[in-house]
Amino acid sequence: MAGEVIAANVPARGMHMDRIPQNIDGKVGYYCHASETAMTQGTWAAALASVSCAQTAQRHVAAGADSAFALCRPPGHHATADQYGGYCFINNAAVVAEMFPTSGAGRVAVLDIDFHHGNGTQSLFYDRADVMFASLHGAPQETYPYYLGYADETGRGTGEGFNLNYPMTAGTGYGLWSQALDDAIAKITTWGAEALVVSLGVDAYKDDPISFFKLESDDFTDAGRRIGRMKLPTVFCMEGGYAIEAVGINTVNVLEGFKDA
Ligand code: 7XA
Ligand code: ZN
Repeated sequence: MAGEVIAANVPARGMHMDRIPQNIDGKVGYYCHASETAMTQGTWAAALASVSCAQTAQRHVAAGADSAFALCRPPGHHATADQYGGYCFINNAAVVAEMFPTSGAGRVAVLDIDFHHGNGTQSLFYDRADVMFASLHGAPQETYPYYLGYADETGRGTGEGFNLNYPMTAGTGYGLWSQALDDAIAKITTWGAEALVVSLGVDAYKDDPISFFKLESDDFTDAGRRIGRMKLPTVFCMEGGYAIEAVGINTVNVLEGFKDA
């Protein structure tokens, strides 16, 4: 394949969502929700390597490690069962969450601290009572993914009450953000989660070029500590972060805070 595949046409209001075109342009649009995400010749191999990395991390934890960090590239939390977008193709965190029950943890929480709402993870577990999903993110009125991530999305059917969204507006700093984190942690703990998957994005950082929260580097250490106090077997899956000079520092800060808890 030469060049990039970019979705130019997507099913919109009033069009069929249930008929998959045969034409490749139509197919690509059918399975895409955000056209900034292009596919190239190496995309599938990279997505498979990324989810393999996450699976390996889960196996380490299932074998007795307290925690493991999967440096997943590409990220995953925007990918649904049948849609890619937001640089995501396979939902690494969701795959890890699915693996935990077979290694003895029947109640799994996915805590998404990336700046962007984890729409893919939410949609994959929205009807389920065995996976709790909590996401801290920029309010959908103001930022990608725009069409999901409101606080009143609480789950459906048996999944009602197991989806927790904490949308926050532009300029949010660590005071408000950490209150949301504490609330999510309290709910996950009260529920009795037996394993934790963290969708670890560091784009809530104050200098992130595509985001609008105001977290300092030290705040990531404190956030990691709060997560670590849950004392749950934990797999971290890397998601977003675009302040290139600070991504490594902020990611390590979360992990060091977690280890110090
Ligand atoms: O967590 N997700 C990301 O960091 C990717 C955000 C992609 C935004 C693209 C907006 N067209
Ligand atoms: Zn993000």
